[in-house]
Amino acid sequence: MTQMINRPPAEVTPSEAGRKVPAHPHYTLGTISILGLVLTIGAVILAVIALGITAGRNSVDDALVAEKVDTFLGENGTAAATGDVIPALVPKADLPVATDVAVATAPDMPPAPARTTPAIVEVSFEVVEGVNAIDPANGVEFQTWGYRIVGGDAEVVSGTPGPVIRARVGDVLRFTITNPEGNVHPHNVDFHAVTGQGGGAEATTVAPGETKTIDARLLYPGFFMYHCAYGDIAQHISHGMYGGILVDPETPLPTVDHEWYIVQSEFYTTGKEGLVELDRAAVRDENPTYVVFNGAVGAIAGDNALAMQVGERSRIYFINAGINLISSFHPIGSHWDKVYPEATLLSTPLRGSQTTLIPAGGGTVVELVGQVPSTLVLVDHALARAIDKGAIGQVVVSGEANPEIFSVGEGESIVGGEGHDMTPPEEGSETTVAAAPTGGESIDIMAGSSAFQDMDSPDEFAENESPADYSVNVITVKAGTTITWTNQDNMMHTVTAVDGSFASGFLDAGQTWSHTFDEPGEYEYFCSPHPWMRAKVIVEP
Ligand SMILES: [Cu+2]
Repeated sequence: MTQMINRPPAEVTPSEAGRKVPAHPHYTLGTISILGLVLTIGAVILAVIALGITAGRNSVDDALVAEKVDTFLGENGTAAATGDVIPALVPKADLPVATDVAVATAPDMPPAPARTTPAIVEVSFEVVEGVNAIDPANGVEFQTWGYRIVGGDAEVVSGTPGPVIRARVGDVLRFTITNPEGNVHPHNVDFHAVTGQGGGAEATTVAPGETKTIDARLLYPGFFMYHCAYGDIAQHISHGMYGGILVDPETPLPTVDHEWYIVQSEFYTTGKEGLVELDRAAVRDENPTYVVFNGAVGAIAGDNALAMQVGERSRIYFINAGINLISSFHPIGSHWDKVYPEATLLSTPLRGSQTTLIPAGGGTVVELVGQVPSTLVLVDHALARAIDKGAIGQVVVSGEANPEIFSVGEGESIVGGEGHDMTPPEEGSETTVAAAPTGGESIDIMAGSSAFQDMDSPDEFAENESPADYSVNVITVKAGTTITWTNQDNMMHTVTAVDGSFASGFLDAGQTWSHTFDEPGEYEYFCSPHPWMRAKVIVEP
């Protein structure tokens, strides 16, 4: 720098301030030169040391990075090796039409396609408009709109949530939608997996009687929401028009024992009795009447509970359809062993999460490991939604107890106090702890009654049923009789009427519950976490 060249030797620049040499008449030119030489050597030594430290730090980082990359590739395959999550695309003209098109209805997940190369995946949906139970136990019905597979299960009448589609990154989704004659509203589909105008919404808009088809390349792996985006979008989603599409990475996630499809959504209704209608103001105010998993209260609880064994691993593909709320998804009594946040399947999963957040219009993929026999309760941990609005699911884990992981003191209840009874006791019934029945009839919930039994077992209502569940198994009483059930087992059970006329809520070990039968009739009941436990009360006039 020219400035420096012209500078008198005794002057110092600000950068040299730390080793500033005071001007002094006794310093000769020679002294200054030697001093300069010493300073220069010192600076060189410092620079070498600094370089060494930096190099050392770099080599540590490199090792860590290499290790992480190895783990990453080991788990997730080759897609990330290119540095891009979008694979090299095979021209559409060269793609075969897939023969193993994977679609399923909740809570089932179709298996991953067996092929290892891309294909054209042809899927046809039809729109369903109908009236369906959204709270079956309480007889609440609502006009639900949804989707079902053309030529699929004709018994699917609700279409809420819509079927789940499974394809592979790099595939072309050839999607056809039909809005059958006789429907009232136009509809369409916006796929969050689709790159293109409106996720395909405009191009799939069908009035009743119309059919349309789109081709869409699946560029990103992940689990994505789809929904109707026609007209008043909030109205169409609030009527139930949503579902999920899984786009597997080139190397799918490792195989697990169970895969389930769960959609959280909201119903905004004019009441909670009989046939209710959409409350559009409540949609605007973000105040749902119901928050549910898989389209109805109880769709994955009670006799619809999911089931796994101790030692098994289950994976849940989860969509939060909203329309308004974010979900705080939590498994009571366990952990998310793995979470692929926002369902980004090439991400390194989080391990050991308690509660994971799913935005409205987003998804997640979580895994559970069966550790000890128990009933895991899946909730939105904004708990009013679970307790008061329906966001409860159950996973019954059966198998050998493991006192190394969980045990209770002798004579103590397996679940303390009011532990996680998500069913508020109904009016006119009473739950007590180990109170003796005060007259009427009594029935024991037998020890070991959770042992699995085939749902169609021939001895279901026999006196000597094995394994025993409720004893007495079939009881005949006069109208007006009060029956008291006592849970003699070491885990939670319920007394739940098939027709919804009574429900005990969870009874902890030792708890009792009473109900008075005033109306003659035959009342079959079961245990909601262990639906193969069945028994009957016959009430005579
Ligand atoms: Cu619609």
